[in-house]
Amino acid sequence: MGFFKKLKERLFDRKNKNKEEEIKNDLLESTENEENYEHETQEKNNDHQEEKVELTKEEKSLIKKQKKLDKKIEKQRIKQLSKEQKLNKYIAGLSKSGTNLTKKITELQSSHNQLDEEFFEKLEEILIMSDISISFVNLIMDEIKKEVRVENVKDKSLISEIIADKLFTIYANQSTVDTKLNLDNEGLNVLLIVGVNGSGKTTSIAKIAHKLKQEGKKVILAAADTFRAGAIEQLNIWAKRLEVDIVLPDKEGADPASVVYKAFEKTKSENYDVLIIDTAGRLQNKVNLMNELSKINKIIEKFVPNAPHESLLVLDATTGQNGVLQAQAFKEVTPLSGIVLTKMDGTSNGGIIFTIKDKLDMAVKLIGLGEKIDDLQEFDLDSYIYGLMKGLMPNEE
Ligand SMILES: Nc1nc2c(ncn2[C@@H]2O[C@H](COP(=O)(O)OP(=O)(O)OP(=O)(O)O)[C@@H](O)[C@H]2O)c(=O)[nH]1
Ligand SMILES: [Mg+2]
Repeated sequence: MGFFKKLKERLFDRKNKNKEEEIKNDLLESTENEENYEHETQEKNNDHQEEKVELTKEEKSLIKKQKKLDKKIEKQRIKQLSKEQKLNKYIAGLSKSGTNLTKKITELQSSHNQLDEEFFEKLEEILIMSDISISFVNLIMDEIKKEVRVENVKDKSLISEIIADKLFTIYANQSTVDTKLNLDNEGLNVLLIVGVNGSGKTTSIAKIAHKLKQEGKKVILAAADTFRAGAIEQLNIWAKRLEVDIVLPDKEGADPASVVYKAFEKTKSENYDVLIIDTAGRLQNKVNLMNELSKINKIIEKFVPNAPHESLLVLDATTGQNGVLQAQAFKEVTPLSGIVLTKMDGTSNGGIIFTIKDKLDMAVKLIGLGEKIDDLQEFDLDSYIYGLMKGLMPNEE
């Protein structure tokens, strides 16, 4: 089976659809039984009135079973619906990148008759231009050429499927693919958010808070970006809009660590599930930033051992390879547990995700696919590749 077909099977949950059919059949069967039963019951009841009580019990059990099956089907339907909604977010958010890649590969296919060295050179260029690091491109190109040679592929229309397959396998085979936020069910979870100015920290915090609140968690924010008054106010507005608590600095320019301290003091008296800390990412002065973050980290550890549960670096996808250099600098300043890749909807070079993997060996945990509050999604490789390469997939698969 081809890669695209397998990808669609995973995304559109064909297995679950079959399961749903099974449940429906089960239900039909039990309803048929019930109808037979009702028929028999009526006949019997005409003769023996006293048997009615026992038979009604049987009926009750059948109805109970039916309700249970109904619930099961509804649950499955909701699960599938939210999966489809998520995929639609990916498709919309990646439309710039997807259109760009589709256009270039289609052009390449129509302008070349053979899968020869020139074809591969042009393909390599397309991949590099889509913000994939040269080392990752080299790896993919080697694998693509190998497959074409070993399988004796002549049909150039198959090349997009081979690219998708190789992107997927190389990404998935490299060590870190864990995309879940590391949150405990018990006690206070702490998320520290870092990143350069304008990368999308504050808005991502709002989106994360919204998501967690929807999951029933009690969230509190700490405005530890005390560098600009505007930053504090921005987070404050979000907190009001989302109806989550916030701890603000006493004054602009206050020690960020003092805000974090105040936030922990507040969590002592109330039961919060998650504390999210906004920070000022002034990478211009590495030593200052390092000191500031290490002071914050010390306070976090003092209140909650083994915290922060996540130290997320927010990266702006539109900054391309520059962003990756920033991330490398951040990695030297403070320990990081994952990446929030924002503004994916604003770039036409969707390959940045592979560069992050290649250069940083860090998992992208959340991906920003638009400006709306629910546009920050858990990263999912299948949906990502689908969004990027949808235009290259044959419809019938
Ligand atoms: N289109 C799009 N815009 C985004 C996304 N994430 C953030 N933005 C926008 O990026 C801009 C900057 O976001 P902020 O959250 O203020 O960035 P910040 O890192 O907190 O910036 P500073 O506080 O200055 O350090 C805002 O206009 C956001 O709406 C995204 O995924 N897609
Ligand atoms: Mg901010």
